[in-house]
Order: sequence, then structure tokens, then C-alpha cells
Amino acid sequence: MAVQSDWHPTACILCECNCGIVVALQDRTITKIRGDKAHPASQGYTCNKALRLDHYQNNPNRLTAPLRRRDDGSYEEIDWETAISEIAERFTTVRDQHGGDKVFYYGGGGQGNHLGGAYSGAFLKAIGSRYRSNALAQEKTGEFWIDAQLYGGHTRGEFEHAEVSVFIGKNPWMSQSFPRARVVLNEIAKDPARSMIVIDPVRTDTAELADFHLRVRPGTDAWCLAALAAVLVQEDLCDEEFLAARVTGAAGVRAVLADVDVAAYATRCGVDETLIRGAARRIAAAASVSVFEDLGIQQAPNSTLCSYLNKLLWILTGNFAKRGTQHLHSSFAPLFSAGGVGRTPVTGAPIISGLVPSNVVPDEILTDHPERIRAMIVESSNPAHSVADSAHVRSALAALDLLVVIDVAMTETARLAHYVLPAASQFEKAEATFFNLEFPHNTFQLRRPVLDPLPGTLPEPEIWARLVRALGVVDEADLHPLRVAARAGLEAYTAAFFTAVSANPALGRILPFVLYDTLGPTLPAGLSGAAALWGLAQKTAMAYPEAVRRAGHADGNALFLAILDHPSGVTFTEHEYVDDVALISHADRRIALDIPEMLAETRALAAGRSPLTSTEFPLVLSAGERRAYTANDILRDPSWRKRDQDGALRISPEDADVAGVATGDLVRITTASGSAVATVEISDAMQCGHIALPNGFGVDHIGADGRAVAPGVAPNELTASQWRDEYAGTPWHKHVPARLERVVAASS
Ligand SMILES: Nc1nc2c(c(=O)[nH]1)N[C@H]1C(S)=C(S)[C@@H](COP(=O)(O)OP(=O)(O)OC[C@H]3O[C@@H](n4cnc5c(=O)[nH]c(N)nc54)[C@H](O)[C@@H]3O)O[C@H]1N2
Ligand SMILES: Nc1nc2c(c(=O)[nH]1)N[C@H]1C(S)=C(S)[C@@H](COP(=O)(O)OP(=O)(O)OC[C@H]3O[C@@H](n4cnc5c(=O)[nH]c(N)nc54)[C@H](O)[C@@H]3O)O[C@H]1N2
Ligand code: SF4
Ligand SMILES: [Mo]
Repeated sequence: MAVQSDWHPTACILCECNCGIVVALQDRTITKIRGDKAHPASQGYTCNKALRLDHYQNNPNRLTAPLRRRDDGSYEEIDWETAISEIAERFTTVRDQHGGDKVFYYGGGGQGNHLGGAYSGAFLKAIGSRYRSNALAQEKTGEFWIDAQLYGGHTRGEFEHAEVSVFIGKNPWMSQSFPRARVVLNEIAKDPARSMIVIDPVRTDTAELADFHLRVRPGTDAWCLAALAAVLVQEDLCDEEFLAARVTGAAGVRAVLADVDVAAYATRCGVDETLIRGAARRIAAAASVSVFEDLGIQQAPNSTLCSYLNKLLWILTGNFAKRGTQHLHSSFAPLFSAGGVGRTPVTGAPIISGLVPSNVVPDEILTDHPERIRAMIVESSNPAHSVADSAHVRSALAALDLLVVIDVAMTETARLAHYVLPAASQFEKAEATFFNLEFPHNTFQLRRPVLDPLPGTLPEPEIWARLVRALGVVDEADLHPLRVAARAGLEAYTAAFFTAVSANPALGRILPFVLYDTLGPTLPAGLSGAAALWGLAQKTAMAYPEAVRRAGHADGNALFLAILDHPSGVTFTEHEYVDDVALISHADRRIALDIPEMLAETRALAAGRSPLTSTEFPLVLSAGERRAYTANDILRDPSWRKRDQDGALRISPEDADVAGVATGDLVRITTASGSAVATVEISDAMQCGHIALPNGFGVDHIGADGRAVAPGVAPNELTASQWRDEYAGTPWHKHVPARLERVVAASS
């Protein structure tokens, strides 16, 4: 058995932090994993999950050949040439019969892989596809809509240096999401000069460390956040200098907040008024405040309003463009397009940042409407499991004329596809993510492959290139000068590239393909997939010339070379705090606070809202909590978990009494959409009336013995497509009315 003793730098792919790791291999097994101290963001940090990555790499459910569905629903293996030519032909038929805009694209990258999706655009544009979606459209689009109007960018807190850190519906101890999260949380908790404010109905591990735990009743954050902002206005705690210099529209906001009855709103959200006032005063008194909003409000009622209200907290107090505050960071590649709001062709749902809400995708298919979606490509996503109302999603996907899935494993979605294309794993190809969200230092890592592709699989850049070639849209004569230039070096390539693209706009439409096909072959072994990064490096250097130079890169080519040369990652921008102001995209470089719809919504809070629960469904189920052993749908083999094997339903002692259940018992959970059986875990972290199931469970796995298992509850068997935010269409997964019935008591 070959033993390779050296350590290979790569990254963890289980959450958006993508901590740098070094791995040791024995044959094709990842035998040892450590944090990579040379990684510029994570600096050696990992959480408990990184050690389990071999369960992703070596999984009996890995795909090893393209599959084609037979009429009886079973699959046959076919070779790549057949798969590519048939798929290209069938998409062409859909385009010719119904128009290329009926070809929908879902996914494009998960927690660890965005490089493959970066190549999809060439094929999609060539076929005429227009509409797309991914998981961001079931969490972040409400926030994006608010961000676009406030300052036209995405903000991140600098928790490492913040005097006060605020976490709203966010449990970073478990879900991480910023560099070295547990280290930073512990530092804050230990330092008497710093404070943590947590808004969460659950006493989470993060809330345990907090100075202020605002334990709202589920779904009432809008009142809590409005009350906090109102205290800032009513007690004269705003940063007047900042508002005068950097903000427009503050007067309208102040007028609305002046009318808020703080005591009544405190009652409404179930938080003590003095605690709310204390938290607001702490925010106002701090030299620096950073805020993180996440799924607890983004997937709950009033989600877009809550995104707006929480941003008022740091804007009214001037926590921007200073150390330890909120920042408009640079980006290496856009995670989403900055475009305005459009509407979907069938249901007229809002398209924010170019993304159709995940929840409406089934209804864009299951209709006689002439504009309906006819065909779909799913890349690196498992919507049949991760999108609301799985039964509805399954019927919709089954109704398509053509469904093609690109994945590493046989997923719930792949099982509905006409063709399944097996991708090389994230350790078998050049890979990267565009979760580059930090400020003042922003980092990017091009991961080198640590293994050859599993036989039968291909990296996505190659899959997309073959599909583009099969469409017959490329003229070799156009590419020839670029191939010659690439062999002469980056300077020659740069000149040839700009000449070719300005002379021939058709090349611009298939840009990622052009880069892959001409520059790719000249890159170091295994890195042809990095070709698109050359284009992104040029754009980055043009967008932030000073910050890129400060980070040590003279221009786009220098940045690209640094990326190729530093397998543990590079810092690509180094900003000064004042740069935040220049990153506001409004012409006057001011934050535009006045969003009329949101002010009207804030005013309407005074009238209260009737609860979404009922006598039939008296409990609020949060369907999809992040825990120590959950990682979306990335790890399908349940043996990766050291604890919580069944993904227990967490329930308060009071509710357990009512249901007559004890820890370890089975309960039936019923919602308007479905029903499932879960194992109970009584936890005094839960408040009465609130129950929680973890995410990432209920995915099936065929073990080495050929037996299929799917422990736990698939959360979206219980959620509903219509249950969503009216502005962004984001789902209310955290707030599903439910009831419980005892099934069988645990044997003692
Ligand atoms: N371990 C682990 N980490 C992950 C992931 C994973 O699968 N596992 N997934 C990654 C992904 S894709 C994402 S998007 C992030 C998500 O990260 P988080 O948003 O932190 O994750 P959740 O646990 O889903 O939800 C956060 C909190 O919302 C609270 N909550 C529920 N209802 C309400 C409410 O009405 N109001 C408020 N204020 N809070 C409420 C829950 O109690 C929970 O503590 O995590 C990332 N990190
Ligand atoms: N009820 C409920 N539903 C939820 C949530 C919730 O909290 N509750 N959370 C939502 C959130 S925040 C998110 S982010 C989504 C996530 O849901 P999805 O968008 O479905 O993403 P992942 O679960 O990350 O699944 C990624 C897929 O990529 C595949 N994959 C892994 N590596 C590669 C690769 O290199 N190439 C290719 N082609 N495929 C690869 C995996 O096998 C897996 O099938 O779920 C959402 N759904
Ligand atoms: S799961 Fe996230 S925080 Fe944990 S090691 Fe992986 S990337 Fe880092
Ligand atoms: Mo997510």
C-alpha cells in the first residue's frame, strides 16, 4: 500500500468558512487532517467537522459513470461522448421548440465549490437560458434586496475587533460563518470590556456566552428589533455626526421609530423591556459594533423587514468605516448578480439578485402556462431535499421534459434526472469558493487537487466545455490567436484577449469557455480549471486597484500568479477603513435609509399580527437547525456523526409533559404539508411552544452491505412552498406550525 507521508494544503468544504486544512493520504483515503496555519483567514483553525471529510471523499454512493434513465426508471451507464452529445441535442430541441429561456439552472456551487459553476455561463448563454436559482434564494435574497437599496453592496461585521457583537437568529458556535468563530466568541466572552448580544428563542451555545440574551418568542423579531432601534431614537443615542455626513433619509426613519411603544413591543416579543433598553444602550455606548443576521430571521416571518430593522441598529449608531464595525467588503467574484428586481414568467414572483425564489420553482413548472420551465440543469445542489415541500418539488422535477444533474453522489434530485453526470470531488480538481467576504483583509484560496479524479468522473469545467463544444457555437479560428498568445505568456495573452473580445462580441458570451480552452492548457498540471480566475483577477485589480496593490499585487496578472503560487490562499485586498465609503455604490456615497415599503411595514407592526399557529397546529417547528453534526446535504453517510445519530427533535420540558414523551421516545410531527416520526430530546434550551429539528437529515445512503438507510427527518417533508416572505419569497423554515403525537415509548 502506497503511503504518501506529505501534507497537502486544501480546505474544508462543509461550511462557507472553508477553513484551510492540510491532509495526509494513504492511497485514496484521507487519513489525517489538520488546520492549515498558512491559510490567511483561518490560520490553523478548524471545528469538529473537518476531521470527518473522508466521509465525503470516499462514499459508496459516489457516481463513477454518466447515467441515463431508462423508460422503467432504472439507470444505465453510458460513456461521456454519448452523454454529452445526447444532452446537448436534447437541450437544443427544448430551445428550438419552446425557447432557450425555458432551460432553468439550479445550484452552481455549495459550501465549498464555486469554480465549476463559474463555467456554466458559457453553455447557458449559448442555449439562451435566462432564469436561475440556488440556495441563496431561500435565505439571503431578502437581505440582498435591503442591501441593494441601502448601499448597493454586501456587508460583513468585523467580530474579531468589535467591542459589541450582535447575533440575530444566528448561532455561530455551531454554524460558524466567520473566520475562527469559536476562538473569537471565547475571546469576547472572556473580555469584560466587550459584550455579546444574542437574539434567539433558543438558549444556544452562543446565547450561553452572551451578556444580553434577548430570548424572543419565535417569529417576533420584528417587534424586538423595532423596539431596539426605537430606543436609539427616543433616548437620543444616534450618531448625529455620522447621520449628517453619511446617510440620507434618516428623518423619515426617525419619525416612524419615535412612535414605537417600546414597552408594548417588548411584551409582544416576550423580552423584558429593561433588557431591550440595556442592549440598545450598550450598542450606542460602544466604540464599535458588528452585527450578523442569519436564518433565525431570514427564514422566519417578516424576514425582509427584520433584515432592514437590524441594519438600522448599526447605521443609526454610525458603526461603519471604522475598526470592529460593519463593512462593505471587496469581492473576488460576485456570488450573485447586482441586477434589479424582475419577475418570474409564471407566478410573477420577485427575482432578486438574478435569483428566482427556490420556493416558487415548482409552480414555474407545474402549470399549463406557455412560459413554464421545460428543462433544468442542477449542479451541486439537492433541491428535491433542500427546497420547501419535497413532495411538490419531486412532482415538479418529474414533470420536466429534461432534467440533468451534475453531482458527486446519487442524490434525491439525481434520482429524478434523465441524465446524471458524475463530477470529480472537491479534492480531485482545482476548486475555490467566492465566499470572500472579509474586510479590511480579504482572502482567496485556489485549492489544488490532492487526488486524481475518480475514474469515470470529470471536473465541472471540463463537463461544461464539452457541452459548449457539442453545441457547435465555437469557431476554432477565433480561438487560435489566443492559444498562441497563451503559450507566449500572460502579458501576450492579456493583449491578445482584449483584442479578440473587443473585435468579436460572440466570444464575450462564452468567456469562461474561451479562458478554459485557450489559457487552461498552459496552466500547471491539474489547474486548467483555474483559467476563469485569470479573468476574475483582472476584474478585481480594476475594481480595487489600491487595495490589491496594498495586498502586494501590482496588477491582475500579478494577482493571478500569486493565486497559482499560494496553495494555502492569498490576501487579495487590503483596505483602509475609509474605503468603506467609496464602496457605497450610490453616486452620493451615502447610505439611503428611507425604504418606503419597509417604513410602512414598521408602522404596521403597531397593529400586531395574529399568530401563525392554531389549535390544530399549536407549536412552532424550526425545521433545519445547525448542530455539531450537520453539514447541509454534503455528507450522506450517517456514520460521519459521533452524536445525535437520529437528529433528535428538541422540545421543552413543558411541551414534553403535554405530549407525554420522554427523551428517546418517538413522536409523530404533523404539519399542513406532511408528517414524520422523530426521536425526542428534552432540552431546557427550548422555550415552551417551540420545537426544533436539525438540517441535513433524512438523506438516503446505501451502505457497503447494499442496504439503504436514511436516519432522521428530511425537514422539507414538513415545509410548504407558499409559506414564504412576501418581498423576497424566502421560506419560513424556522416557523412551521406543527403538532405532536406520541408514537412508542422507549423501552426502559
Ligand atoms: N454545523 C453546521 N454549520 C453550518 C451549516 C450546517 O449544515 N451545519 N450550514 C451552513 C449554512 S448553509 C448556513 S446558511 C448557516 C446558517 O447558520 P445559522 O443561521 O446560525 O443556523 P440555524 O441553526 O439554522 O439558525 C440560527 C438560529 O436561529 C434560531 N431561530 C429559530 N427561530 C427563530 C426566530 O424566530 N427568531 C430568531 N431570532 N432566531 C430564531 C435558532 O434557534 C438558531 O439558533 O450555517 C452554516 N454552517
Ligand atoms: N427546511 C430547511 N431547508 C433548508 C434549510 C433549512 O434550514 N431548513 N437550509 C437552506 C440552506 S441555508 C441551504 S444553503 C440549502 C443547501 O441545500 P443545497 O443547495 O441542496 O446544497 P447542499 O446541501 O450543500 O448540497 C450540495 C450538493 O452538492 C453535491 N456536491 C458536493 N461536492 C460537489 C462537487 O464537487 N461537484 C458537484 N457537482 N456536486 C457536489 C453534494 O453531493 C450535494 O448533493 O438548504 C436549504 N434548505
Ligand atoms: S465546517 Fe466550517 S468552520 Fe468547521 S472546519 Fe469546516 S469550514 Fe471550518
Ligand atoms: Mo445556507
